[in-house]
Amino acid sequence: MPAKAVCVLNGDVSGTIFFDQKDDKSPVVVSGEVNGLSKGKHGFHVHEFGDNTNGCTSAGPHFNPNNKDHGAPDAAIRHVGDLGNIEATSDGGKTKVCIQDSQISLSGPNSIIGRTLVVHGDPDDLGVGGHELSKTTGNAGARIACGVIGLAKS
Ligand SMILES: [Cu+2]
Ligand SMILES: [Zn+2]
Repeated sequence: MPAKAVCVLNGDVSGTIFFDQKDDKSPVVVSGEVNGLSKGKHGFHVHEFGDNTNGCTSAGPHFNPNNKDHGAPDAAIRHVGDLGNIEATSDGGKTKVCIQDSQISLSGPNSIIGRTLVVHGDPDDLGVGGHELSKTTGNAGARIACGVIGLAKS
């Protein structure tokens, strides 16, 4: 069964991100656009809870059902929610997002439905920055926008 999900990002920047999965064994294609980012890399993660009652803070930590350390999307050791960075090539413009990921899913134990997508102010160091936060958050700084990931019409 193909599945589709969508997330509307709101905060200091805005955007819309789509998630498409052909079947539960296929990677999830993450695509869309974020508007208004400052030039450079910005951490991009799925956080555990779909709770935005106190803004992006209530989304909790990175979605990490297997209790691993934070890492790069292509690393063996990573949180399921670790999608790495998105990169704005200039200040304030549109940033296209195009990611394929094999750990997140739209069903089963790694399902991201009902969780929160977060965009950060700083780059995610992918776990290797040597900062005390590298192994938990990638030291990606403030949560500048977020939105709950919901099912879309497939
Ligand atoms: Cu994050
Ligand atoms: Zn992480």
